[in-house]
Amino acid sequence: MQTILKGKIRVVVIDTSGPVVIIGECINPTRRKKLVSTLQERNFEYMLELAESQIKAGADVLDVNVGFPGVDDVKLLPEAVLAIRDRFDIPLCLDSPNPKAIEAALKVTVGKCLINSINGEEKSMNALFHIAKEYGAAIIGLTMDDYGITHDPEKRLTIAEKILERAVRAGIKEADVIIDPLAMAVSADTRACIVTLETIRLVHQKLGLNITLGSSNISFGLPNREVLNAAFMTLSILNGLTCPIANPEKITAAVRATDLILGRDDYAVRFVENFQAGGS
Ligand code: THG
Repeated sequence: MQTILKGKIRVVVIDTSGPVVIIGECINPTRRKKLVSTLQERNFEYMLELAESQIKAGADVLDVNVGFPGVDDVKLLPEAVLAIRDRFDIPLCLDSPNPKAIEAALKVTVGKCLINSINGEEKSMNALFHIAKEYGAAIIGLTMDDYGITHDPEKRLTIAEKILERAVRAGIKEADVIIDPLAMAVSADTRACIVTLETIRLVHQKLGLNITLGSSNISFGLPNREVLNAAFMTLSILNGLTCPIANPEKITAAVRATDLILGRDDYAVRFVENFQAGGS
């Protein structure tokens, strides 16, 4: 199954047989005070620096989240998208809890975007599927619904099935549905990663869809996060993860290594290129 995203000219193919496509997570004001303060002044230079460093480090798609308390993201998200579009040719993953902000941003994008994050709640599906259909966007569906987050992989699969069925009924192509099996902090729950890995395996086997994760969530509250994130990334890719949302400056080496080991990098070209570029 292939999810095809587009920038201005550039086409990015997310294929269930790999190689892995990295969605850069860093344009996100969570714990980035400087991003909040610069965005508040409508100064996009720092955001564009984050975009550039992620692209250099191996990001194929950029997640764009400009949400912080008090923000008018119906105005700010499209402005941020325009600023990125003017300088870079890369598909975007639009991240806002506000469907109006997503729609406003889709109006100014060229190419084909991803909408992050829809979930199995009626309100979320009702608000966003028709917007995705209207603007020809692909979607990320989080495996949670009106009952919250379950710790049972089979139940997360059932939510993924529901999202897929409802999306297809709304006119979205099956290949444009990407599932997020939810990565949660392993410091809070010893089984958190096991549940996620099993959900990835089930969604991959039963639905054959592309799979994303905010994979660095797992290491919140622990030391040596990079090692933990890399170990989890490798296992997740083996189980069927194809397009993680992660920090490329910290994860690309582990992703390239895993792709090479899994026979998805002929002559180790991408692995060596990343090493030569000084990438980690
Ligand atoms: N699923 C989907 N989308 C998501 C998530 C998910 N979007 C948001 C989040 N989770 C993934 N993105 C981020 C963005 C920033 C940070 C973490 C996850 C972050 N990281 C460092 C930290 O935690 O301290 C700070 C910056 C850094 O050092 O790189 O803030 O699960 N679909």
